[in-house]
Amino acid sequence: PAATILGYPRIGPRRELKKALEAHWAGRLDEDGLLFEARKVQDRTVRRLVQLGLDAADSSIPADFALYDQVLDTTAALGALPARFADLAAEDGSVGTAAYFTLARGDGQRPPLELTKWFDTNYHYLVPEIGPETTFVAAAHQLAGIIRRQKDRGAVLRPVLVGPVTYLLLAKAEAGAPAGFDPLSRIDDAVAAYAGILAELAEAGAAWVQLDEPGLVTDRGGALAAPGGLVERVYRQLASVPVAAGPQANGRPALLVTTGYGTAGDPARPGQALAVLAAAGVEAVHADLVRGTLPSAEALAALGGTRLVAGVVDGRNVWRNHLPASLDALEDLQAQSGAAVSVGTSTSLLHVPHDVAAETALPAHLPAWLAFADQKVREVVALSRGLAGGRPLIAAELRRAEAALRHRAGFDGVTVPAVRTRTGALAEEDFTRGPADRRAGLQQERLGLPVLPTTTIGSFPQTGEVRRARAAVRSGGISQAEYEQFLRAEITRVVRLQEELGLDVLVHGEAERNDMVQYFAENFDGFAATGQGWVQSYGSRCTRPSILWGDVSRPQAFTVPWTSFAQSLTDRPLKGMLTGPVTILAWSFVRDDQPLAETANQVALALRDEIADLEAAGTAIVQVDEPALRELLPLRAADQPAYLDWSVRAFRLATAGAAEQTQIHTHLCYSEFGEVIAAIDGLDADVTSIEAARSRLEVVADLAYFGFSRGIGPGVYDIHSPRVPSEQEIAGLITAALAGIPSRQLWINPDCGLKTRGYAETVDSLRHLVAAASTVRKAVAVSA
Ligand code: THG
Ligand code: ZN
Repeated sequence: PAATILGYPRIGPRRELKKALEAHWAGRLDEDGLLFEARKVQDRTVRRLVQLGLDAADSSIPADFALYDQVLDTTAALGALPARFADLAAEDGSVGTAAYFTLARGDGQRPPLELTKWFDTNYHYLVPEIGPETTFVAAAHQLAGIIRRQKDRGAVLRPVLVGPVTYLLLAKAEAGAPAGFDPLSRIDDAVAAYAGILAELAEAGAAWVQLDEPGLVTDRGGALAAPGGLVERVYRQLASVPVAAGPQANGRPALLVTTGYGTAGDPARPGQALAVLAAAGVEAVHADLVRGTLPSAEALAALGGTRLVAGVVDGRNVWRNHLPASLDALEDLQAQSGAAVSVGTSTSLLHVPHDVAAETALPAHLPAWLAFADQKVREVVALSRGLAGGRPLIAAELRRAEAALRHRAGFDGVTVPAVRTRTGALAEEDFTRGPADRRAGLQQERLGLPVLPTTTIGSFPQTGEVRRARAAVRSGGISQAEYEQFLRAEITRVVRLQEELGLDVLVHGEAERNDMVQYFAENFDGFAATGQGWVQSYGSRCTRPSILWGDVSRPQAFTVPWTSFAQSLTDRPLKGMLTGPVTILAWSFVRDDQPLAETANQVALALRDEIADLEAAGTAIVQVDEPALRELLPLRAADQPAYLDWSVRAFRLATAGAAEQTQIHTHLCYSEFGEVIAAIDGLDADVTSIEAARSRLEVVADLAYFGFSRGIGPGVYDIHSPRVPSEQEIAGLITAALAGIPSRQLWINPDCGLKTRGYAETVDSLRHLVAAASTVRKAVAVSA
């Protein structure tokens, strides 16, 4: 392959695949109908990529068409099913479409595979479950079928699989596996199956196969890529079969091994892992040159005849590439490595929207600065032409890129003096509140809450009615005044409901918010929203990240009217609800022209202004959610302290302006809580709620071990399931939590995500939660 990309958005430019999937799951589209729609998206992708300049005949186009998730595709190709799903495999070990979705979604009796974050991105994959008995077969029938069909249509595509080392690194031990069982111990069996899959794909007509090994950019996987290590052994084995001489001949396809999301191997020896792969005999290796470090001259020289795919175009962000600088880097690489250099993306383009041209309402200055997937393909193609044919061949492209970047650098809102003055003048006291115990006393005096106070995380169910009202005001079907009237009625209903349930600290329900980040982006300067910029988050679910392009500030209070209105309806304290600076960055496309820490402080100050206005309006409790705090944690342990330092400081900057009598809450999602507990303590929030229903005991043990001294609310039931927990069950969980957490610290709340539930189960669950808290409260009072 000359110019290539590692992957392309799968969901379709108008979310065609999402719609087909959801219709299929709802029973409105049968399996044939779904597969027909999926093939249409595939064909359109191939056509489009050819139009943009990729070669359909030379394996430059990846066959990366997962219906749900690429890790699940690899699980299916390997037939590596956990025991509870063993009956789903066909006789030859393969996994059909219905079985594939059962793995992804469960089936009533059996929970699905677990979803978790893909590296440090907002994409989620389905975690393989591997045990000592897991079978590995070569059953890539689905993928082989795609290759065969495209070949009949004249395109030789390059099938993509997660590579064996990364696949097992991402897996967890299956329930029931012996203590300490490591999925990686099954590597030999997995590699044997991969060898079979390679043969199957060669027979289907694939000349190249792409094996994604981003696991090598982590500390654990990186160590495996040292000379003489596991990675070398695995790839020596896969490469030991000769490459097929031609389409009909026996043998394997040529191998491209990719290493997106960072530097593979030892970061102090950049490129060494690539040289190891080359020595093992693979035909091409890829390096992420956006997040990763440039390979050393020594490593480049060691590549020998192995091709290097240089990932110079950013697969994770939306900014137009500085083509002249990229071409400089590519020419250096070519000069230093004896090997051939191909131009590529740093990662799959899965993380960016399809096409800037689909945007009709961006601010006029922005489109020329941006590159979504289609523009990035053009960049890769242009760089490839320039590298092969010389600069004059792409002089116009180089000039346009240069001009766009110059325009961006000098544009007014990109550098706003007032914002810079403010961040430049920050002093230590801006990050610090008074002592936590004094605050706790003042807050209790003001709020008068019972022990074990009850609350919810913030959102209430977003009914069809709420979504329809939001759509109607956007399309002009109802007026702004009518929409606001609707929201007031909705807030009134939600407040009355919480009073009736007997919750102690209320929320307004967030009916006005589409997404907990987009809503803030829409109300801050420095952000733009897209119309069609959907990016897959998991399965059929997508988000539309906002684009943070300039210096950030908050022109006027925007949550205050809703919070004040809600508070006016009740005598109980009602929380003002904000999204924290780190989460706003994590779920947006952020500017790449300054350190994230600087951008984080700007967002923090905008939030600080909103908190001041909430306080002025009488709000006694403000919750600043940071569900993504863990998500941006760097993959390498060595990089984590610096990140935790600036991210924690940004949160403190946002909240430290609050009076000592104002109670600051925060909410964090996801387990592996122990890892970041010191950072959570460092946030200095008065009360922290955490998603914990699925890992409660661990969380309580971690808190006790650490000696966490602030208010804490580990979620007492799992909101991701429609099951209503009984009062006894919740009381049992509260009692168990009290074994590790003093009663004066413990808050009683569900996990986050009521938004996605219906009212029936929400009301029943909260009723049981309040009753359980009340029962345990009496027991605590007696024993005290
Ligand atoms: N907002 C943003 N990013 C996120 C989340 C979020 N990343 C992590 C986590 N939450 C991801 N979870 C989801 C859950 C649901 C949906 C998307 C990501 C979802 N999306 C709707 C869909 O695809 O139909 C679209 C919602 C809309 O209209 O905006 O349901 O909460 N930024
Ligand atoms: Zn959460």
